[in-house]
Amino acid sequence: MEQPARHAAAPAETPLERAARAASVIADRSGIAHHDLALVLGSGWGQAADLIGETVSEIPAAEVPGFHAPAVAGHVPVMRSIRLHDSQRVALVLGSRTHLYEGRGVRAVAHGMRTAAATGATRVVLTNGCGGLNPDWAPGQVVLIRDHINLTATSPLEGATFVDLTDLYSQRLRDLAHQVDASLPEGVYVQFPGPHYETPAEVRMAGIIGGDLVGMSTTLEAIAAREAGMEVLGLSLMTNLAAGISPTPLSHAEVLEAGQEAAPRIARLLADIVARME
Ligand code: 8IG
Repeated sequence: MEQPARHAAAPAETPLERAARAASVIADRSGIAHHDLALVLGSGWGQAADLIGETVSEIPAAEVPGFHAPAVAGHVPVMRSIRLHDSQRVALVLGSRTHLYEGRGVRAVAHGMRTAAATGATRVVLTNGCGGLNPDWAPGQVVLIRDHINLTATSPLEGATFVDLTDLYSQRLRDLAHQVDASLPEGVYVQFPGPHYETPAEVRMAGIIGGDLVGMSTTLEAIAAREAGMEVLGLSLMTNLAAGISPTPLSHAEVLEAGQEAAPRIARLLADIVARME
């Protein structure tokens, strides 16, 4: 009798298996078997977690399979389960994300969305800090993402997965955000790979092809969220005019200052929007 193939590689874990494993760790650690919605808090948005409800559980991100401590200073390395005010609904709040520029690959970028869906979430709010092309917008402006242009030259989907992205950024959820603040402008978010900011020529190109905002996140997550069957709302905090739009070079200090100034106001806005998300 031949020996079994002791040297055969273990079958690789698929992205869905890894997400299911992460979701079961979250369920065990939080005691919450089912989450209803998910939020990703990008640059500037961290304070919202305290306003949307009562935190029932906090888990260091690095202790959940497939998640890592954040690469960006100021992002919060925990995921929280938050019971919304006056509601039985529970939100999974990811205080940080994996960016494509970290070099962990696109599976790592999409993992948060696949995990959120595996915990039961059917809607996700993706937030970010970004640069803006519209000279009428001042730093601190919140913009609803109406659509995106993915300039990363990659997709979070693998194989013959032909997912429709018409209305990727849900009209229903944008309408609901407008009920909270009718003055919120909408824009097209252009994701560059980063981590460098754009050149002025790249920013001009982004405008010519229809972009209003430039950033380094969100589009790959939105696509993965849609594949996983979630409804997506995208909210951008414009912290700076994009390179070449502003007469002065981009300053990280200015970006941080705009974020800090905006933080309490946008936290309130996000909490009010989430409260309406049935
Ligand atoms: I905050 O101007 C922030 N993130 N790509 N460009 C890109 N990402 C950003 C920017 C910006 N500002």
